[in-house]
This record gives sequence, C-alpha cells and structure tokens, in this order.
Amino acid sequence: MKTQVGIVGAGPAGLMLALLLHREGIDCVVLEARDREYVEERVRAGLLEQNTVDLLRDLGVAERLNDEGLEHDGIYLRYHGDNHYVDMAGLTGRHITIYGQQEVVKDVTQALLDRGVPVLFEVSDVTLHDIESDHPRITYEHDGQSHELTCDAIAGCDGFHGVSRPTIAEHLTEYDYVYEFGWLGILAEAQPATDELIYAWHENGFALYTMRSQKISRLYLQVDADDDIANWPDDRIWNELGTRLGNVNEGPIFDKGITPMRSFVAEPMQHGRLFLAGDSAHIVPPTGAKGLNLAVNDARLLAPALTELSRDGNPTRADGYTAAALRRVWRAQDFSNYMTQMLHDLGDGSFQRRLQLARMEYVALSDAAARSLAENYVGLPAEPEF
Ligand code: FAS
Ligand code: PHB
Repeated sequence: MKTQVGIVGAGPAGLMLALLLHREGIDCVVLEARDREYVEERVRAGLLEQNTVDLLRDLGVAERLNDEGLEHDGIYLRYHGDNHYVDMAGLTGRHITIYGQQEVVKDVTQALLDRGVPVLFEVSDVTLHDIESDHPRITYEHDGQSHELTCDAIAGCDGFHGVSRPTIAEHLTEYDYVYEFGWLGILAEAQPATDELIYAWHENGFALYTMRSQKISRLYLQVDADDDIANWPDDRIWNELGTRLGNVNEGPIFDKGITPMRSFVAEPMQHGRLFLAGDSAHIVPPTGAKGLNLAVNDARLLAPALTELSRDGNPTRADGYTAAALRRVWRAQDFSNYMTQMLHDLGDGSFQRRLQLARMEYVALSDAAARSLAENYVGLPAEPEF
C-alpha cells in the first residue's frame, strides 16, 4: 500500500496527528498493536490543558468532552492538614478540564473511522525501513498476512516501549532520570470529597485527590518504586489516603496499580523521514499532568510540518520540528520535576523536607509564585513554534 504518512501507535499522539493530517487532506494510516477495546479502556491520564481542550473543540471532536468534562478553576496545595487554593483561572484566565484519556482516545478513534481514516488494530511485527530515503516503508503483519506500507514520512507515536525510537537509537542523545518512588493509583465508585484537585505534602509521602466524574474518584499515593500492589489491600489504601488527604469518601475500588516515575527526553525527535511524537520521545512524572498534553502538542506541531513536506515537498517546518517541540517538552520537564521535587518524600532528610514546606508556603502567600505555577499547570498558550 502507499500513503503519505504512516503513523505507528493509536495513543493520543498518533490519533490527534491523524485527525490533524486528515483536516489538511493528507492521507495517513494508523497502525496499532493492541485491539480497540484494550486501547479504549486503558486507564492513564485525566487532566487536559486549555490548549488540548481548544484543539479538540477546533477539530470538532469535543461533544462528549463539553458534556462530561469537569472544568476546574484551580487546585489545592495541602500541607499540615490545611488546603491552600491556587486560583489558576484568576491568575491566568485559563482552565484545566478533567476528562479521562481513554475518553479522548474513544472520541478521536470514532471520529477518524467516521471520516474514513484507516486505523488498523492488532497489527504485529511492525518494522521500519529506508527512513533515510524520501520513501520510507513500514512492514507489518495484520489478519495473518504480511503487508508493506510506503510513505513520504513515518510518525513514531508508539510510546516509550515502541519500535520507533530504538530504530534510530544510534542517532539520539537520551536524558533519563528515574525516581525512587512511584504512584499507587486507584479508581473508586465514590463521590469525590473535593470540588477540585488536592496535591498533598505529608510526612508519609505525597497524595493526590482527583476524579473522573461526580461518581468516580481517582486517587494516588506515593509508594516505593519496587513496592507490590499485593501489599496494598483496599483498607490499607483508604487508611493511608485518609491520613494524607484528610476527608476522603470511600467506595468500591475497581482499578488499582502502581506506576513507576521517570523524566526522559530523546533528542533529536526525528531522523531522516521518521518523526517521534509523545511518549516515544519523552516521559514526564505525572505530578504536573503533562504527559497526554505534551503528546497532543507534538501532534499539533508535527501535522503542518508533515503536510508541507508531503504535499509541497517543503522540508523547512519539518526540519524545525524538533526545536519547536523540545521547547515545550523541556518547559514541561522542568515544571513536572519542580512539582515532584516539592511534593514527594525524596528520602533526603529533614532539611530538604523543611525546604519543600517553605516552597509551598511561598506559593500560598505570593501571587508571583502562584502565577508561575498556575501558568505552567494550565499550559502556556499554543504558538506555531512552541
Ligand atoms: P501511548 O503510550 O498512549 O500510545 C502508544 C500506542 O502505541 C499504544 O496504544 C501502544 O499499544 C502502541 N504501540 C506500541 N508499540 C507498538 C508497535 N510496535 N506497533 C504498533 N503499535 C504500538 N499522564 C498524566 O498526565 N497523568 C496520569 O495519571 C498518567 N498516568 C499514566 C499511567 C501509565 C501507566 C502510563 C504508561 C502513562 C501515564 N501518563 C499519565 C502519561 C500518559 O498520559 C502518556 O503521556 C500518554 O499516553 C502518551 O501518549 P502517546 O505518546 O500517544 O503514547
Ligand atoms: C488524573 O486525574 O489522573 C491526574 C490528574 C493530575 C495529575 C496526575 C493525574 O497531576
């Protein structure tokens, strides 16, 4: 087969890129290893920046988001048993929206199929070829048959464990930092006991109170990176959440797991006609809620670059893709690390713990500090080169 852009991976990066390219009249094919149900049920992020919401609305796929998304004005920073409000809408005029990543994946996948864009699930043995030529190829197995897709460009949107980044590993510089702790996350049928998110600093470690709806709570606990979920029966989880967050509404837990945390960037985000987007090129700790939003931002920058490259043969914007994407990637890396360093027990003693409290107290009393946190959290405005 022949297409203009071959996209590997049907996560937020690959799906948003396909939708943006379709709007430009660029042919593309999305190749996904897992089945549709798995991809649409996979529990991950849940917080959308203003830019991401604006783009979904602009692409005409925000009907459910507008109905079911929870628009928030701010967050609470909690320490010593008190919640301190950061009024992000007041400080920046911009909002965040709580809407599950899997809901975004469902909405965009359906829109692509409705618009006739091929999204192939359950492909295997994806292998990339001739990426230094003007017509790279993707070979893969699907429905028991071998296939070859010739493209003008390939977008590697296959996450951290995909095939794309390893294909160009020798041309990349990798920055990697692994934290010694992870997040135990739960989903519970319980009405959230808070109207907006609570980020809690506690002697026992970090905790986060978030949600998916007025009936579904999402809560996270800092645990050791090598801890086993078997060590955390439901009552122990609720006890510890109550200790760190204060008032918590309990209910049946229907999903729980431990996610490791790292900060990772691969540079450049392209080699030849292979372009990386999303987790295939960068990972942030979830404390800043940037993972999903960075994946969407990469797609927003990559779509016009690949359009001009494939339609007009003009490589200028494609050659500038890495520089443009990395500006926001490193902004998000810095902010996500700042939130992680300020809120988690880093195990480096009482002096550092006392410094963390001083930082949180500064955000609580200084508009300048609060505005800096707020503008990073809601996401700095989208620009053509940023
Ligand atoms: P994705 O990983 O979402 O998608 C890549 C796709 O490529 C997958 O569907 C995969 O099946 C497919 N693929 C992989 N290899 C392939 C191959 N060889 N061939 C074909 N397809 C292939 N962020 C937050 O902000 N908050 C959170 O709470 C949060 N929780 C997370 C929990 C977990 C367990 C993980 C892993 C991430 C979490 N994140 C969170 C970050 C998350 O939101 C990611 O940033 C986001 O999914 C990135 O989107 P993509 O780059 O599209 O990658
Ligand atoms: C979530 O709702 O899953 C969520 C929200 C904010 C974060 C991380 C995760 O910082």
